[in-house]
This record gives sequence, C-alpha cells and structure tokens, in this order.
Amino acid sequence: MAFNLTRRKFLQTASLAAASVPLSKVVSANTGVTKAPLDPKGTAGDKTVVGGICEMCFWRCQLVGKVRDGRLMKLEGNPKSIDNGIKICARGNAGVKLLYDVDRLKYPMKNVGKRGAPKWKRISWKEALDECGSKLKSTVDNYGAQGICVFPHGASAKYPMHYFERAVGTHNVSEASFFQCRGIRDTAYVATIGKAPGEKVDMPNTKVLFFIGDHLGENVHVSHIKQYIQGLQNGAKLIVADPRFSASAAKADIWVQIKPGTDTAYMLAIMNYLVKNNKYNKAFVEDHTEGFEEFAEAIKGWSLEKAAKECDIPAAQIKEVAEMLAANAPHVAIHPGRHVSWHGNDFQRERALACLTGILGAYYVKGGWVPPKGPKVKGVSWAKEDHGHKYNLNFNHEEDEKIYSNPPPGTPTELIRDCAISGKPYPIKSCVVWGQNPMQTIPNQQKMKDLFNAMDFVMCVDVMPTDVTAWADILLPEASYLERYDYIKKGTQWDLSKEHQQYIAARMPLVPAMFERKDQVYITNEIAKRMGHAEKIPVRTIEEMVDKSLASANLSIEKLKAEDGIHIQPGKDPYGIPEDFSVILYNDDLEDSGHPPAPTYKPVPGNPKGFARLLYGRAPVHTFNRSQNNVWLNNAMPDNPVWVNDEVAAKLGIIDGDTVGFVNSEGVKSRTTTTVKVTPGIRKDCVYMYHGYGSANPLLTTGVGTGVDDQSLITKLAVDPETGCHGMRNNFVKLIKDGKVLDIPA
Ligand SMILES: Nc1nc2c(c(=O)[nH]1)N[C@H]1C(S)=C(S)[C@@H](COP(=O)(O)OP(=O)(O)OC[C@H]3O[C@@H](n4cnc5c(=O)[nH]c(N)nc54)[C@H](O)[C@@H]3O)O[C@H]1N2
Ligand SMILES: Nc1nc2c(c(=O)[nH]1)N[C@H]1C(S)=C(S)[C@@H](COP(=O)(O)OP(=O)(O)OC[C@H]3O[C@@H](n4cnc5c(=O)[nH]c(N)nc54)[C@H](O)[C@@H]3O)O[C@H]1N2
Ligand code: SF4
Ligand SMILES: [Mo]
Repeated sequence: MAFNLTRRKFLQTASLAAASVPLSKVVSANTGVTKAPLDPKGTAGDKTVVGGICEMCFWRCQLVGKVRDGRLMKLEGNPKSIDNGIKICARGNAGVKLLYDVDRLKYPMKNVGKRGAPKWKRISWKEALDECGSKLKSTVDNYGAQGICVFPHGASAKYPMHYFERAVGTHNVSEASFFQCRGIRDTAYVATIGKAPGEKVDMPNTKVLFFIGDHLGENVHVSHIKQYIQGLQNGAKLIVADPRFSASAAKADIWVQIKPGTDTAYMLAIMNYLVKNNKYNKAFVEDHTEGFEEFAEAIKGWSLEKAAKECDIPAAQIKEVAEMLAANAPHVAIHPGRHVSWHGNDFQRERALACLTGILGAYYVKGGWVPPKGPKVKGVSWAKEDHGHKYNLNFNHEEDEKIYSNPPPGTPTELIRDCAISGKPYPIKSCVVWGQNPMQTIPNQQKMKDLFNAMDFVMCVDVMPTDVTAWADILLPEASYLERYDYIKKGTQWDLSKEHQQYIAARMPLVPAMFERKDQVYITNEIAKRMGHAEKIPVRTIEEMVDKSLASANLSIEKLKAEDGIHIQPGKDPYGIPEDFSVILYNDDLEDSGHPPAPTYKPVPGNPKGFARLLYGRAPVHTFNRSQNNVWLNNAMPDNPVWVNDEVAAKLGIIDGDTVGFVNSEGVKSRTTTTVKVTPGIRKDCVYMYHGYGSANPLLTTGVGTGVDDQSLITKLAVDPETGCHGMRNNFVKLIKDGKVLDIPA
C-alpha cells in the first residue's frame, strides 16, 4: 500500500537533505531556502584544524575546523572519516554558533536568589569549587554517599559520573540516555540475545527495512542516514509503522498508521502468522534459538484479525508485511529503535523486535542485524570499586532481589525522585546535574522542582543557561566540544560490505577555551580533592586521559594529529553467526522475576473523552532543547507547530497557522502557544509536536518561549515494569484557542 504521490508531495517533510548535501548548501528545513555562505570571502586560505568531534548530538561525527586569526569560521566533516565522511548535518554546521553564542556560560556563578528564580553572582573558580566540595562532602559526612544524586548525560559527564559512582559510591545516578531514551531497548535485547543492539542494522545491504516508530530523516545521525539512503538506493523495501506520516513514512512502500501503544500486538500477529504458516527460518530457529515451542504456544492467540482490531490497521496489511519479511528473510533489517521510552509497556515491544529478528534468522547476515567489529581501545577513568547493594534503591533487602528486574545501568529516575522528595528510605540532600536538562528531559516538571527544592545543595555544569540551570546553587561553565579534549570515538566503515576498515579518533579542541570555561577532568578532580579523594584521582588532565587511552591502541594525541585526527587500520569481516549465539525466545529468568517469559502485549490507557494523545519526536534541525538558542537553527525552525488531523481541525473550526495553547487531562496548561499544522498525516486521536521547544529561562535570549514545551504537558507518569524507565506518551491534551478549550471529537 504505497502512499499516494500527491499526498507525499503535499506532506513532504524535512531534513534528509541536510545530511547529504555539500556543507555550503545546507537547506533550511521548512523553507527550502539555501543559506548564505558563512563568510562572503569563503574559507580558502584559512587554517584547517583536525581532531574535531561533533556533539551537537550524541552521534559524534568527525570534523575539521576552518580557523582564521584564532576564530573558528566553519565546520566541515573530516575528509578522512570513514563514518560521516565530509558530511555533517544542519546542527553540526551550526556548532559554530554554539561556540560563539553570546548567552553562553562564561564564569562560575553563585545563585544569591531563589532556586528556580535565580540571581546570579559571578564568583572565582576557587570559591565555586570550595563551595561544591564542602557542600557535597558535608552531605556525604551527614547522610552517606547515597545522599548525593546525579543526573548526567553526554561525553563530558562520563568522568564525573564515574567519580560519583565509583569513588564516592552513590548508586543514585540516572542518565537520560538510559532512563528516558534507549535503556529499555538495551536490556530487552540483553534478555534476548545477550547484548545491547545499538542501531546496528546493515541497512545498505538489506532487502527490507522495517522501522517501528523510527523517523529517520527527522531523527538525524549522519552515518546512519547514509546507511538508510544507501539501502533505499540499493532497492530495499521500506515498511514504517508510525501513527504519523513521518519523514520515513513519506519514503515507505508500506506505511502502517498504527494506533499508538499497540505495536507489540502488531509484532505478535506478524510472528504468529510466520509460525503458523511455516514462514519462519527453521534452520536458524533450530540452531540458534531457545524456547521456540513455548514461545509459539504463548503467542498463538494473536490472529491477524485480533491485532488488526487492537492496532486499528487492516488485517490484510499485517499479512502483506509478514509476507514481505518472509520473502526477503534473512536479509531484513528490523530496526531496534533508539528513543523507545514510549508508553510504559516498551520492554515487551523491544523483546518482540528481537524475537522477530530471530525467527527470521536475521542476525549476523548481510542486511540483517550485524555488529561491526571495531578496534579495541581501553577507557581510562576512576577505578571501579564495589560499594554493594546496601543503598541501591532498586534493591529490595527483605526479599534480597531487585525491584525492577531488568534496569539499565544506574538507578531508575522515579526511585531517585521519590526517595529525594520523601526522604525515604533515606535522605538525598545534594544533586549534581551535568550535561542533562532534567526540566525538559524527565516527565513531570513539578516533581523535578520538588526534588530540587528538597536539596541542601544543587550544582550544575553546563554550557548554556538552559532551564535546569535556574535550579542550581552553583553553576559551572564547561568548555564546549569545540574547545576541549575528550573521549575516544571509534568504529568501522559505514557500509559493512565494503573494504573492512576500523577507525580511532579522539576529540581535540579546534580553538582554545574562551573566558573561564573548564573541562570535566579539571572540575571533577578539583571537587574530588576537596572531598578527600585526592589519592584516587586517575589522571591529572584531560589530555593525559586521552593519551593514556590512545596508548592502549599504540597511538597518542601527537600521532593522531599527524594522521589528520583519525587513525585508520584494517578491519574484520562482521558477518557470520558466532557459535555460541542464541536468541532466547522464551526467557525463564523473566518468568522468575514475575514478568512474561514470551513477548506479551500490555494495553495502554485509552484517550479520555475529548482528549487527543500527545505524541512528540525529533525536530530535524534541533537536538532536544539544547540547540533552541542557536541562532541558525532557531532561524530554520523557530517553533514547533502542532500536527492536527485535517478532519478533526475541520470539526473544531481550526485552520493552518491558528495559534493554540494546550491543557492536559490533569489540568496542566502549556506556558506558551504555538501554531497549528493541519494535515491528514496524523491519526485523529493524536496530536504531534517536536520535542524540546518552549524554554522558560529568559537568559536564552533567542530560544526563550518559542514554541511549546512538550514536557510541560507530560505530567502523568508511566513506568516500564521490567526496567523502571519512563514512558512518556500516555498524556492527553485538548487545544485552547482564543481562551476557549476545544474538545477533540471522537
Ligand atoms: N518529552 C520528551 N522527553 C524526552 C525526549 C523526548 O523526545 N520528549 N527525548 C529523550 C531522549 S531520546 C533523550 S536522549 C533525552 C535527552 O536529554 P538531555 O541530554 O537532557 O537533553 P538536552 O536538551 O540535550 O540537554 C542537555 C543539557 O546539556 C547541556 N550541554 C550541551 N553540551 C554540553 C557540554 O558539552 N557540557 C555540559 N556540561 N553540558 C552540555 C545543554 O545545554 C542542556 O542543558 O531526553 C529524553 N526526554
Ligand atoms: N535531528 C535530531 N536527530 C536526533 C536527535 C535530535 O534531538 N534531533 N536525537 C537523537 C536521539 S538521542 C535519539 S534517542 C533519536 C530518537 O529518534 P527515534 O528513535 O527515531 O525517535 P522517537 O522519538 O522514538 O520517534 C518518534 C516517532 O515515533 C512515532 N510514534 C509515536 N508513538 C508511536 C507508537 O506508539 N508507535 C509507533 N510505531 N510510532 C510512534 C512518532 O509519530 C514519531 O514519528 O534521535 C536521534 N537523532
Ligand atoms: S549527526 Fe549532526 S549533530 Fe549529530 S554529531 Fe553528526 S553532525 Fe553533529
Ligand atoms: Mo536519546
């Protein structure tokens, strides 16, 4: 069921272009206008500085900088890269504007006003570090190491995170990439194939690409997009399950406009059809799976008709998808997804994806799930110390077992928040935020504020005055990714079937850090000295950390520089099933912890009358909230129009461009308004907006108040029962126009 072309054109979405065109011609996402070159003189004659690694998002594309008189003029993909190559995306280009953003944090600051309504006073690094060290130490002295909670994210938060976990000894660490992003995926695949899947689908060489909610093209990771486009160019069929006509749906051969939250039922029906009709891969199942009989028995009730009703899609289309997968197996790429914290029933969906890949025999084969064989480089950080389970909030001491059986590393966010707010089972009195913006990353902003208000001390390390920084007592300015060294980036050539190669790169500064910005090793070590951990410090400087790590691969910073920032060496053939590889279709351990041993569908709460489900996703030229103040990116996509179904809009009397606000089913109103995008490309029972808009901090002079903050409307919590991770798509909204609340018609 290919989507009709006129509609396709009409609904054309953004941004793939941004990843694949030459840098000088980056196309603005919603205008199609070609940006003027950065400098009319061009960059010929500028010094090319190697060793850049992008962190406008977490994909870490390799860069070079064009530098003139000490000033970074332009960023480009490093031509030596066998990953992103010379290509970088719109956000990657706009890194220059982060570097020189006038609103950036420049000096250590102390809040002499209130948390949430700060008055900032510039202080010296010594004063700031003394205060952080003494306040954190006093928390440990009075309440134990577990009295500190940490909200880290990104490369710059690794070293401090290890410090607080390993040397200080707190379990209370909640990383956004795990508990609000991909943690569920990783642990569901670990429970099925013994390892986290990454996004390691061999897209260039596949015959069928199957995306369940992935919206590649709006979700932009350059080498991943290259793989995806190459796959399509090589003739792969594309199946996209999404309630919305996403950028990927626009390219799909089959668009499955599924009812949100029902994907597991959909997967179960596909698998049951394959089993019942003997269309699964018998040889693979025999050699490399466990529990097939029990699995087949457990899913046998999922007829096409039953799933069709549950998922609100045609039974014939489910069959068509199953047939397409079977006809092309094992060369099918079932994408494990990345942001999978959706509805609070997500572990089961991810298990289902891993099992479907298994019964199709699509592991370690061309076009299937294939982990590239990258180089070995040893990490250097704080020594691992075992602090036991005693104060682990995810450990029930009476029963001597975990509360959530399959959590990702760290402690589930909600356990930390509940403990910090209630003081039970023990007090948490200090909070360290490093490279995370929990105000817009974690659902229920009121609860986040309650946590901060329950603290004796809050410190925050950031580069911009984003919303969370307003809750800090001490705010420390970090050098940005363009001004500092940090961790190694390694991998293989982006197309796995081409000459096998491996690469090793390390982030190096393209320009020196300006103002008083410092790096993670400096800040962490200075705090560690003040907390009495001087003797445990593993490296004195961040250069030393990088050099030591590189030494494990017979490299050094100097050698890497001489190799244009990237070391390339021969790689290994990634295809071929390892002998001990097994797909656990029926998992007894899960059963022992009280969870279904075979993938099981758990329905999610339906829409309350008059409300639409609030869905969200990536803005193609922004990264969450972090890029909202970037003048180029703000110029390209200044706000986040809400997608409203055309028939619904007609009934409500709403037209394209109308200004609306929102109220959710718990009575919480949006702080700001946005415009309406009327479209047939969204289900009638949902609305959709790009995530990360509507910043509240007035210090973000470009990004403040533009668009609506989706997180402000996500107040009802859903926690995944196996992992403790958040589900965020169980909130429902009505529109408010001209002060009038509009009921969404059923
Ligand atoms: N409602 C909703 N919630 C979501 C999501 C969603 O789509 N919708 N997405 C989820 C996903 S997939 C993820 S990964 C998380 C992302 O969650 P976050 O990582 O919290 O998101 P960012 O907006 O990138 O905010 C990170 C913070 O780090 C700061 N920062 C940027 N660079 C640096 C640096 O070099 N050093 C330091 N110290 N700080 C830096 C930014 O200014 C910002 O304050 O959010 C999750 N939460
Ligand atoms: N431009 C850009 N690219 C990014 C990022 C960014 O901030 N900006 N962030 C990066 C990060 S950290 C991550 S984790 C990834 C996330 O990227 P993805 O994992 O691709 O994103 P999601 O937010 O899970 O997917 C959003 C899509 O899911 C659909 N959807 C909503 N509910 C359902 C449902 O119940 N079922 C199905 N089948 N679909 C549903 C939405 O309509 C939307 O199209 O993107 C990465 N790439
Ligand atoms: S995908 Fe874009 S923003 Fe992300 S690292 Fe690569 S160039 Fe930077
Ligand atoms: Mo993410």
